[in-house]
Amino acid sequence: MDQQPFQPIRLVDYQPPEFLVERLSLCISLAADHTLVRATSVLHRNRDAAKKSGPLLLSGEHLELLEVRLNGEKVAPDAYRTTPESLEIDTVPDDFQLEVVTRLYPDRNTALSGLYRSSGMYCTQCEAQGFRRITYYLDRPDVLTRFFTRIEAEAESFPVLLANGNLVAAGRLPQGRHFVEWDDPFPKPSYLFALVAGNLSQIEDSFVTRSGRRIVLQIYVEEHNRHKCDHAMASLKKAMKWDEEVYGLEYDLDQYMIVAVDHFNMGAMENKGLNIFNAKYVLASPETATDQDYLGIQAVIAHEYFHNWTGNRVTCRDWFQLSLKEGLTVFRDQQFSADMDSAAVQRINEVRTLRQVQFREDSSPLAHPVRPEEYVEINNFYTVTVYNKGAELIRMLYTLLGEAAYYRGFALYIQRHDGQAVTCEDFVQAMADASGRDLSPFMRWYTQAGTPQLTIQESWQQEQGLYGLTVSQQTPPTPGQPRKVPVPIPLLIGLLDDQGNDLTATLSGDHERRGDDVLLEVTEAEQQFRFTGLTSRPHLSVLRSFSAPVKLHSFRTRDELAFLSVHDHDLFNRWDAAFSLSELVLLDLVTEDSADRDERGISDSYLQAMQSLVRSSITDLSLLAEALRLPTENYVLQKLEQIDPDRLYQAYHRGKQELAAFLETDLLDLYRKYRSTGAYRFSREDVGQRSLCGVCLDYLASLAAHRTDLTELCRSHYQEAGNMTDRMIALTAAVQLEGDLREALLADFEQAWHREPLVMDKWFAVQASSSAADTVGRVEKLLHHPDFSLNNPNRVRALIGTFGQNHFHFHHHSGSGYRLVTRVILELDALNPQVAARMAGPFVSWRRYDGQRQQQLRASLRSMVEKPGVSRDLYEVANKSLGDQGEGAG
Ligand code: B3K
Ligand code: ZN
Repeated sequence: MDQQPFQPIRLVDYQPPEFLVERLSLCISLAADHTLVRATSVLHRNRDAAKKSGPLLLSGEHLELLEVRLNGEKVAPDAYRTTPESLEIDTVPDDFQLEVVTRLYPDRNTALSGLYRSSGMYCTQCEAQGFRRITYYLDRPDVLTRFFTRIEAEAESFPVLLANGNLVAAGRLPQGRHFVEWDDPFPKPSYLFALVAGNLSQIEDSFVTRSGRRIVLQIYVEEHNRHKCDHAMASLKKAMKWDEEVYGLEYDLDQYMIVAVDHFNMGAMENKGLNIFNAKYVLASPETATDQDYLGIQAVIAHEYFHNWTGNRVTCRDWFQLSLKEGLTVFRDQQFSADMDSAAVQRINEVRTLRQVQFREDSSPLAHPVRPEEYVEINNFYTVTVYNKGAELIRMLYTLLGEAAYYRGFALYIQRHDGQAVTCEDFVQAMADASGRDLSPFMRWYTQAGTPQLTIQESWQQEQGLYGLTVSQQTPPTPGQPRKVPVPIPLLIGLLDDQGNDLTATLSGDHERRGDDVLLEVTEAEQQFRFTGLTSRPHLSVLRSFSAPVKLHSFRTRDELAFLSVHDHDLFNRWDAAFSLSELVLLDLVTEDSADRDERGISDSYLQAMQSLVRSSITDLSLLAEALRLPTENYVLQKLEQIDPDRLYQAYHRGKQELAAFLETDLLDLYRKYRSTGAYRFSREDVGQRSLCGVCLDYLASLAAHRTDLTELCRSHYQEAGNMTDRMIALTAAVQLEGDLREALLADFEQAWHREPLVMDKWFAVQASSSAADTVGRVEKLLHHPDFSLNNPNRVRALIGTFGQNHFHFHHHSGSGYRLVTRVILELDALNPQVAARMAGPFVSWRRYDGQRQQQLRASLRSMVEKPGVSRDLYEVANKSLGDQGEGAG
């Protein structure tokens, strides 16, 4: 029972490669039922490697090896060995040419890693370790080489043949075939290789760089989607300009290509010069995409573009350093989005994700440092911790060093390491050298898992006008790290007087400033800060802009939060005060004794605070919408020692209804004021209006069960909708209601959009997220819908991924939710392990539930671990979850 079928890879075991590749020439010939790959490389023994002799070991999976030649001579079969994961050649000289011919079957590749087919076209996904499914190779990020790629295919079905770099030759071949040759002048690791072959249409545009070079920009899609690429193209051009202006970075190749594919394991991939994208992050039209889709496209297009420098030109030494490129690139795309749209709303959404998803991961059996120390399957580490907490680390450096030193450090990093594969230390060292600061304590953020908790105590001495803060930090244990050390925390604060005036500028003391805020550097387990020159006790606004990824131990009274929600000059903190207040109120409702549950409702002061928000003069309507939106059930539950899903659900919805009833007139007024049925524009103002109307309708719909006027409001919102944003707002509201309206709208929607896969994903997802009583049964039925397929990750995420986040129904006391998802995961694991492992996320925190649920969740996890032929992906997630490390409430 306790055997470990998969051995972990450890950071401490890292060794430089024994061989380096001078160049690689690939000839990839696509045939009807298979593909032939001839890989010719020039290799040299690495003088810096520990071992100076020995065999050549190449990685390879799911390959048929047809031929191996060394310096032109066939290698005898007894001079090499293959395993399911490798090719080992016994004797090789120090410098040689190697030729490897392999056969593969892309049509059978359901894992979507390596070369596979999606809706007729061929495409690749090589990060992290997909290249080894194309040929035997030194498939590791610290082996960089120049790639030359020749593609051959049948001309009529595959007129478009793409690879990285510049197009250098093309021509016809016998029997209706043709070829294209691509040369990528920039050395790169194999994970950045890409190939696309298909019958694709394109839109083309250009961008002139600041040094005057004209770059051709192309987006390739299926012909019927050609009209949905304009937003992606506009986003790309904005990103290119922004990176020049803000980071001084210019694009390097002459051509930049993006291809949209229907079947994709994640969002997109930054392959050099040839990004491959999940169609979800390319295609948009007002009829088919929501405002959130538009924003997502803008962010992901920018993210992949920014990787050209942070990831491609400077890459990772090994996969443990993943956050070197991902954390940094996420931070850059967050800066970009903040500059494009409402900066406060952007920050709010980042913090929502951190708190709701990353903090939860950090307190679960899957907690790991931003730079993990070991993994069984690297694909399991493309996590919110590596990405989003990783981005917070870069943001903290930005805050600590200040803008000027940060950009100097960044420039130094690029200048030092262009063309290299480096580590997180290298990045932090460049920041240290450029700022003259010792940043070695900062490395703890990379190595220590878990979310630090800050406790803050205030003191006030009226006579001296002395205000003091005692700040202490403590990080709870995580699996494998029982003891924690303090980390350096940049704490941005502000002080307000009773009228809400910001006193920060007039404070005496030698506190460092960052814009309008004071910067406190918390480095010890406990530390004191003093402020003088005050005439009355100030109001503290702390952790402004969420300056560090920490939990704030609640020390503020509700009155204080209500005050800040109206007066704080930091817009993020204003939102945060309202959000924290809502959280406290919801927690009260969940934890109060059932005996007096009916008597006690929501406090008047909270209702008043929310009402003054609704009536406030906030002109950024997106921000107002965010301030009104309640924390989700999935957020609130983090504060509960033991989670009772039924009680949480009831309390949550009761609180929401009570608030909605109190605010009804105000919400209706706002709704009527901003409801617009004019032509769709993706502008800040219009997005804000739609978002605000959406929040209002969501509250109002919670009262609609016995109110025909409100049901009619949902119906008319749907019927008058001139774009997908409004249509989804109405459908989401209607789906919470059981009855005719829901059925009518769902049927109408399906009928109208069944030919649009990305829109149908929304149809599946909205049903899986419903709070209505019959949700499990509906999801079960949808599994048998003709449009449901386990082979399409977007569809699986829409139905199963969304259902897993539907807290109440997934945790239904009957266990029916668990059984449904387990069944799907076990079946999916044989097809697509990466996605199967992701779907297991909702089982991970089983210890937080009651005995019966624990038993059921554990049985599910066991069935995954014990499944014959389980993938390393699913095994690692399920096995770690079962592991003996505890999970505490935060
Ligand atoms: N680098 C890719 C992610 C690859 C995931 C492999 N399982 C997308 C991105 O972060 O830009
Ligand atoms: Zn990325």
